[in-house]
Amino acid sequence: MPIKSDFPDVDLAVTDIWSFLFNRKNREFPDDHVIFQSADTLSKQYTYAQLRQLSVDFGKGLKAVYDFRKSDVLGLYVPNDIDVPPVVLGTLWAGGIVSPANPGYTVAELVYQLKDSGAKALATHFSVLDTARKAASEAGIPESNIFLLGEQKDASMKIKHWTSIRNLEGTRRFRIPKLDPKNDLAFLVYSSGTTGRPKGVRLTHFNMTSNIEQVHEAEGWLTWNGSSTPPDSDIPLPAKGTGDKVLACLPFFHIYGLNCLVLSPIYSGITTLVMSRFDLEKWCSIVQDHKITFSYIVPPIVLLLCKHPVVEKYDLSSLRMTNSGAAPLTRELVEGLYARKGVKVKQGYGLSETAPTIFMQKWEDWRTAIGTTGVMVPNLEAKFCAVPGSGEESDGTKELPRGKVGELYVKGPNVFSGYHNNQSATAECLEDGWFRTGDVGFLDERGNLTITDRVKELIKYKGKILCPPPQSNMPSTNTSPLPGFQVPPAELEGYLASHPLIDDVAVVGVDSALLGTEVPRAYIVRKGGLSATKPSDGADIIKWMNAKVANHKKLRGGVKFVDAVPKSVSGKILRRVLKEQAKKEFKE
Ligand code: 4UV
Repeated sequence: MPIKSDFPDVDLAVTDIWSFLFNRKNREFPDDHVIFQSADTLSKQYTYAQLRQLSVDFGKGLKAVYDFRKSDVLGLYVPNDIDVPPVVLGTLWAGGIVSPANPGYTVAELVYQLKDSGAKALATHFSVLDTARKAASEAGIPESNIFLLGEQKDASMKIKHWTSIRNLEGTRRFRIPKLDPKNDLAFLVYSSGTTGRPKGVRLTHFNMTSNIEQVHEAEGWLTWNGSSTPPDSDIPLPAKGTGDKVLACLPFFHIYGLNCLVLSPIYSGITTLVMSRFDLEKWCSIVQDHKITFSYIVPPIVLLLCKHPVVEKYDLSSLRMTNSGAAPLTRELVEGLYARKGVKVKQGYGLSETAPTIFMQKWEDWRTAIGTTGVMVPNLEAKFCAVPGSGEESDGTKELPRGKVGELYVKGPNVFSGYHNNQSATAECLEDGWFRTGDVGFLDERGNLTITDRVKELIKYKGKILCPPPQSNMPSTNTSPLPGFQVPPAELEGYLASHPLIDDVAVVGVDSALLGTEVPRAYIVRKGGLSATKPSDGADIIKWMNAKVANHKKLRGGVKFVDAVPKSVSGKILRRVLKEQAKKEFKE
């Protein structure tokens, strides 16, 4: 029998996202309540009423200027900015679909997403404008359909600014189109799988609004005005008369940031300060100076907060709680951060395909359920099935008894409607509403999930970030905490296989002790065999490969020439074998 969430079901709204957020009957906070504030230039901020008005005006402008119609796609290729929420909400108002892309993408990577999603227009930022222009041109998007968000560096530039698309003559008659929330898409987010290039995850309006409600119900702690009464625990309320203040440092293009930091604040009324990108010292100083009470983070940020000397200088005691997700977090880090700074960390767990959150640790359980990702959100069912390769039937039909380690499947209103233009990938993970997560774990008797492994082979790379110079107890290169920088081995293999010197190839993630992250490494069968390999070949191939991909996908684990790539009888690369081999060899 599938396992039900212990929370009572929520009576979910069935409406489009814009109406869900801006026509809400039981809203408690007033129109002039500040929702977003720029952490870089604090003077820039948007109240709830401003967001509502800006998004309607912009949605009308999209219709007037670009003839934007229901289900037209807007590509979003920008670093974090407080203009992102009104542009996203305006596009949804117009009935459009938003497809956010990593602003670190190369031209080729962006072209792929723009073409696959069928983007009609592209919103970008002056800092990445060159790449945006080239990609738009290759994807067949006219330059007149590119516009800028954020700072307007050069007023003489031909590229429009989003503010010039608002408040146009003759747009008063436009209305929000009738949408079918359970079928019409709101977002096409791109998630890297193991089977080649990133896949467009089709998320409906109902997927997103359901997850906001599911999380809101399970969360129950964040307060816009300090009035909630927490259960008896050691977690204080924000200072009297003030609400929670969230510091947003995760990328908005990734599902974790998109739902928790772009949409949810408009629902909960929690004031959110937006950083354009993560920078450790800035993060600490903003927490201290603006009495931040909560932040969504990822395990490498927890690591930095535990270990980096600069953290010592700052008072982080205003933080009531933090939420870590997107990758495994060890018990040692949670205890370490609490011992060092008194900062509490709980975990969340989600996937792009589940819009995203499916398990959340309760605040009061941050220590008693340490090392787990918490309990199921409401309106969700789960089951655990035998892991592929375990020797048992692993087609998702045979459920394991509760408490046994298995692959997690979930079913609920937040489960996506499939991959865009990719029926076979959809069929592999979605059947009768059950989504196969690819993650392996087990539930304890209180319903808390521990993730033990992942079936999927994605390499989760954490790159360099802005950090003060390290001291003796830090590695010499600090690592980026941001999620969304997944490296799909099959994508790199695809490129490498086309190299004239290469006969066969496999890419796996290997642990670099120096970089403190998993990095991609290629195992290459050279044309003509091992004896034909020159020492310079490795360096040449790395240079060739690195020029083709975004920074986070570079072959930082190097290449190794081998006689043959190990494969199963059905032709699948045996990555586990290579990883084991690498574990023994890979030392820097
Ligand atoms: O598709 P994706 O890149 O999505 C994410 C989403 C992370 C979220 C979302 C909502 C939250 O509240 C939150 O705390 C975190 O990363 O990658 C999905 C894969 O990331 C791994 C797991 O392998 C998923 O299949 N993952 C996500 N969260 C955790 C995790 C976690 N807490 N512990 C271990 N692995």
